[in-house]
Amino acid sequence: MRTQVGIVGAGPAGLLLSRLLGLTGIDTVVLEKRTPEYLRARVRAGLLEEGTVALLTRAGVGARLLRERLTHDGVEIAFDGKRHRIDLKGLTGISISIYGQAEIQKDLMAAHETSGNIVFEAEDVSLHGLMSDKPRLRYHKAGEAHEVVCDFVAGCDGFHGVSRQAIPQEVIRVYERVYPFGWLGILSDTRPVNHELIYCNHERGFALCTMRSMTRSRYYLQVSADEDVADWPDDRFWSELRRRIPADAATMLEIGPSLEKSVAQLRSFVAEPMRYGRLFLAGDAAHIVPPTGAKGLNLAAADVRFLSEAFIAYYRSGHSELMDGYSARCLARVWKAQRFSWWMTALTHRFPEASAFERRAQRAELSYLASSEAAQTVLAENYVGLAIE
Ligand code: FAS
Ligand code: PHB
Repeated sequence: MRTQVGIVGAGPAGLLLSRLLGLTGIDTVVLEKRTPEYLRARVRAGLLEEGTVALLTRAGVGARLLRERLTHDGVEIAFDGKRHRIDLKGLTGISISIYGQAEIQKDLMAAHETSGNIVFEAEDVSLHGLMSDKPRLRYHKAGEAHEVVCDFVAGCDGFHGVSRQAIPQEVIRVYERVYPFGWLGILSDTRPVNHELIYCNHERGFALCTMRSMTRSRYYLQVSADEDVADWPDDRFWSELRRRIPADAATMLEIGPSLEKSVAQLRSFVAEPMRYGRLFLAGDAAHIVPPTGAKGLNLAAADVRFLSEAFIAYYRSGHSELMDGYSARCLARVWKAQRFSWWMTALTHRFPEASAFERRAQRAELSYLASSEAAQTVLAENYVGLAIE
């Protein structure tokens, strides 16, 4: 098989890239190890920056998003049982959107239905000749070996993928912080406890109240890093959540059976550079942020924006400046989102090893945030998404 850009991974990064390139006549083949059903069922992100909404709309997969999304002009931070609203729209002029990643996955896969350029259940994908001018992707499907000859390879296969592993150890630099806790999340067809998100700092640990619609809620609890979801029957989850959120919200809490329940490990991770010869990494394949800042999917979209612009410039005019500047352009945005996500996590979570001094300092930072418009503006500016550079 022959293509211009071979893409590993049919998550939001891989499919959005394939879509944006396809709209300009650039040929792609996408290799995905999972089944379509698995991808549609995966519950992950829910909060979108306006830049991500604009890119999805430009890719022609924004109609249902624009129709069904919720838009929020504010977000709440709660501590000591009190809620403090951050007026995102008032402080930045920008709102955020709530629309499930699973819905984006469905919209992208529907848009690809006619193109037929996705190979699902592609096993043992491997990357070859990345420093040559004809890199190749090899894989097995239904026991048969296949090869795709490309001009370029886009590694969009997430944190546990093979693309980043194809970059030699002596070339790649990794920066990482693993947090001593995880997030236990549930999805339930219940009315959200509030019309905007509430991030709660509580002595029993962090809690987040979010949603997918005004009839479908998503809640997260800080749990230990090795927590077993089997130890959390629904009623234990609801009673623990009720203890961590402010009393007035707790009285409004509607409970019900969980549709999905899972634990996610929290990690800050960056791999540099994001390019190796003819291989370009995008999304979680190159960087992971703790979800506290809601930046993961939005960073993946920004990478895809920069990478699609680079490939389009190359195929249209032979210019490779944008390709040569791709890694640096992405990493400039990635590190700002890393700092913000780390800061939001440090502000709202309980660190088991925190000293009494650090606990006091965290409390002082929360009360400073609650009382300072300048501090709230810094949070708001980063939360809604920094300008695309
Ligand atoms: P993905 O991991 O989504 O996709 C990679 C794809 O590659 C997968 O389909 C995988 O099957 C495939 N693949 C892997 N290895 C392969 C191989 N060897 N061969 C072929 N295919 C392979 N982000 C936000 O912005 N806002 C949020 O609110 C938010 N909430 C989150 C909540 C949770 C619990 C988690 C875990 C993450 C959250 N995120 C959030 C981050 C999340 O959305 C990711 O950033 C996003 O899925 C990244 O998309 P991709 O880079 O496409 O990677
Ligand atoms: C979500 O809706 O799943 C969500 C929202 C905001 C976050 C993390 C997750 O910071």
